[in-house]
Amino acid sequence: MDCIFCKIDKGEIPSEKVYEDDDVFVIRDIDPKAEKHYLMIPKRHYKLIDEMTDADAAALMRGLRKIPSLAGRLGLDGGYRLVINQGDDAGQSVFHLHVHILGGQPLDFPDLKK
Ligand code: DGP
Repeated sequence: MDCIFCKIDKGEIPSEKVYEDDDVFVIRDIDPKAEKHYLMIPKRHYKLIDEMTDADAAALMRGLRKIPSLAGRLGLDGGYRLVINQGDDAGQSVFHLHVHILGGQPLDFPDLKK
């Protein structure tokens, strides 16, 4: 399958996994948008929330619930923001669902209507 995140998971594209379990893995974003910017990526390939099964949702939720215990090690003690870009309007560029984890600094909340 020609998917960057599947290739990273298999080690075919180099990337340091800062966390991994049976459900998800976490890597640093190659193009960080905050002082700390990670991606939590489900191991099972699916593109969009629409394609998520109940088992996928449970697996991702188990992953999300690990974040508080990782926060100190990842430099996210001050808080963090989780973002899923979904589809073209959101600027999704990799079509393997993933959660951005942003932090390491105070984050403003832009008014995107402007
Ligand atoms: P999105 O635009 O929401 O689909 O986010 C995709 C993110 O994936 C983007 O912030 C850049 C990141 N990314 C793309 N290719 C690679 C890669 O090869 N390695 C890493 N670490 N991140 C990547």
